[in-house]
Amino acid sequence: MASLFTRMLSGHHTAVALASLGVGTLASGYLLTDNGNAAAAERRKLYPPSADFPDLRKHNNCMASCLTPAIYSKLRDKLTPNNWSLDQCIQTGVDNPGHPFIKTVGMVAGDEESYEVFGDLFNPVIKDRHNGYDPQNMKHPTDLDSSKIKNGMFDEKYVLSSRVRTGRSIRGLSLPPACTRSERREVERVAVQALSGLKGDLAGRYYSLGDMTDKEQQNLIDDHFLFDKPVSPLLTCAFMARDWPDARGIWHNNEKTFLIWINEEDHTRVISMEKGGNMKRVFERFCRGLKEVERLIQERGWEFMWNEHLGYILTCPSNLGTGLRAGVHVRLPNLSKDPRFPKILDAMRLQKRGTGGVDTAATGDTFDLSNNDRLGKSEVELVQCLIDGVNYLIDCEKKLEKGQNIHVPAPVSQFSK
Ligand SMILES: *[C@@H]1O[C@H](CO)[C@@H](O)[C@H](O)[C@H]1NC(C)=O
Ligand SMILES: CC(=O)N[C@H]1CO[C@H](CO)[C@@H](O)[C@@H]1O
Repeated sequence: MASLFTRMLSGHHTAVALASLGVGTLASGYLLTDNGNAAAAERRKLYPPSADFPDLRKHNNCMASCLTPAIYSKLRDKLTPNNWSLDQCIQTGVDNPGHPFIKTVGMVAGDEESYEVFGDLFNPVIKDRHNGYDPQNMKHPTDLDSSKIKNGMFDEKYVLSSRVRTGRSIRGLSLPPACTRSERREVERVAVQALSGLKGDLAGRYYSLGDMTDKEQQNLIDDHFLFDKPVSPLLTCAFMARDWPDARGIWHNNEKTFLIWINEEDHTRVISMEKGGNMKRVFERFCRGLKEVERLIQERGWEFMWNEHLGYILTCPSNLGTGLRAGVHVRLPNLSKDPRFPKILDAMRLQKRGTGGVDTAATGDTFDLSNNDRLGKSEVELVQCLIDGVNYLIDCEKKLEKGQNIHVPAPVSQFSK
């Protein structure tokens, strides 16, 4: 993998970005990240790595499956340029053994360089989580040309709403597990300044979580836009709820169809959504908005974290690549009672959730279906995969309504050819 470091240190954008931070911000950033971690690293060296190896015997997560004593020895005393350590990356996976049937990832990145400095662990974890994607030898494609999408208008008798989201991180600033208060506020400042440049149907405003009125808060809750202080130990053990709600907030356009979360699990989460089944239009707005946000950020001397092997760099390895989750709420009363339903979902590489969010069970006959993969296929390919899959499922539902037979299709291939 090309050295991220060298690029970070010599890159034109980084130089501009650092200059635009101003001396004051930089100084406080160093003070906050510096001593704690560097001192802890010194203290760790008093014992051999074997004495520090975590007890992972009861664990079911990708980190625990991949971390060997040899890898731990090699990486324990390394630090990223922000002084972030391997132990900080894996703490969430050590503290949360996971569920026997649900394999979590078990580690997060503290900064862009974590993926390189701790690559001996991140690479196998990425390979495990992304079903064989090899970050050292494979290249991740990006394609945000929404005109390529076909059959993107769903039958609205079945599809109730459509949504596409991703995340983007700002190069040169630590990620939410590791950022200092000043870095987090800098992310908010850079993002909100850029967003204020959005025009036309994308124009909107920012609501800071700390400053909003009760009425604004209620409106955002009613629209299901608000994100809460993380309570899941997967997130709190990754240090992501620190200083809540400082520098967190939600930006949305006036039509409430383009939405950006700031400083939740990632620097930014970008969401395009609307009621009904027009996925093509949702994806068109997503691509246009995302490119416009990127242009506005670059205009100010910043850029998104990205490289050709990992695609867009995000906090959790599970979101690397596109970070893209395209989903619909869809009613399938007949098909969902059919034993072939889960097999069809698998073959079409779709994931099923309840309509209440990540951890909710499916209720009744309405499901939140989305693309299963993030890395190794482009945005266009993943959205097309979701569209083809959902259209196939609707077709099955219609056949069952008429008492006709359905079958499980041949599996869709996971990576671009
Ligand atoms: C990392 O720690 C070292 C040693 O204490 C220190 O010299 C350096 O400035 C720190 N770097 C950052 C980015 O905090
Ligand atoms: C064949 C079959 O199961 N048909 C059902 C499909 O779903 C509708 C709505 O729930 C039912 O009325 C049908 O009986």
